[in-house]
Amino acid sequence: SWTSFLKSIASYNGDLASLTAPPFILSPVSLTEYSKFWAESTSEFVAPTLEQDPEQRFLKVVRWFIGTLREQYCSRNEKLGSEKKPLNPFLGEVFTGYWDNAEYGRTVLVSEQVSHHPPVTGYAIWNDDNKVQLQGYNGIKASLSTSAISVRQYGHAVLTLDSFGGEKYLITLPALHIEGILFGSPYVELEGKSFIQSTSGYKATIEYSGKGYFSGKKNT
Ligand code: 1KG
Repeated sequence: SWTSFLKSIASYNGDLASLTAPPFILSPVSLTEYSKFWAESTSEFVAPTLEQDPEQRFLKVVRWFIGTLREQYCSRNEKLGSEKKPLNPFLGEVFTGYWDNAEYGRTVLVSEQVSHHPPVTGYAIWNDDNKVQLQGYNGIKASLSTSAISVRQYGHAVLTLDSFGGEKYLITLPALHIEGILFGSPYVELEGKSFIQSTSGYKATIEYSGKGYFSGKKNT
């Protein structure tokens, strides 16, 4: 079934969600649930707002962001053995939840599929006890190269710290490609650069390299 799937990818029309894939690659998790990966660690999510020095506060935001990458892009690999195709949400599908943390209070998540063609997910995550909120949206454009699927993310996230007069951090999203398609065990590799820019005047450039065409190891 995988080889016939690969043939179907060959006649690829650009809308990943419309591709039918063999059952073993399908995940029971809806794409609207992927917004949770921004705040699985409450301590990291609220850490910047507990830092008085603006530069150290910026570095804590960069640390939190980098800390989310493993959950965002590798957790299916680690838990399910390979990247999986998420359930394609219907328009208006909402995923809500919260994390209760003894020390940092409650962090609430609301995620909604705000477009079906193309698939776009909007999300808001907030922790009122520490006056931290994240809002963003995410869509993807995918294209097929020889043995990998290249995915460009569009959208961004904005972190707002109301304890510091609404200090904001604009976070852009990395491009990625899916390796391992030919072997039936796909995994995500991040590529290119993404940026974090704060209203306090700091900017971080995060550069991603992988096994891909370089000698480095994947997800460096
Ligand atoms: C359909 C592919 C899935 C991706 C690319 C959807 C988008 C996911 C995003 C970018 C969403 C936003 C999150 O914050 C971060 C994130 C992480 C993973 C991204 C998903 C990886 C999945 O790979 C799917 C396609 C490759 C492979 C599973 C087999 O190909 C197919 O089944 C063809 C549809």
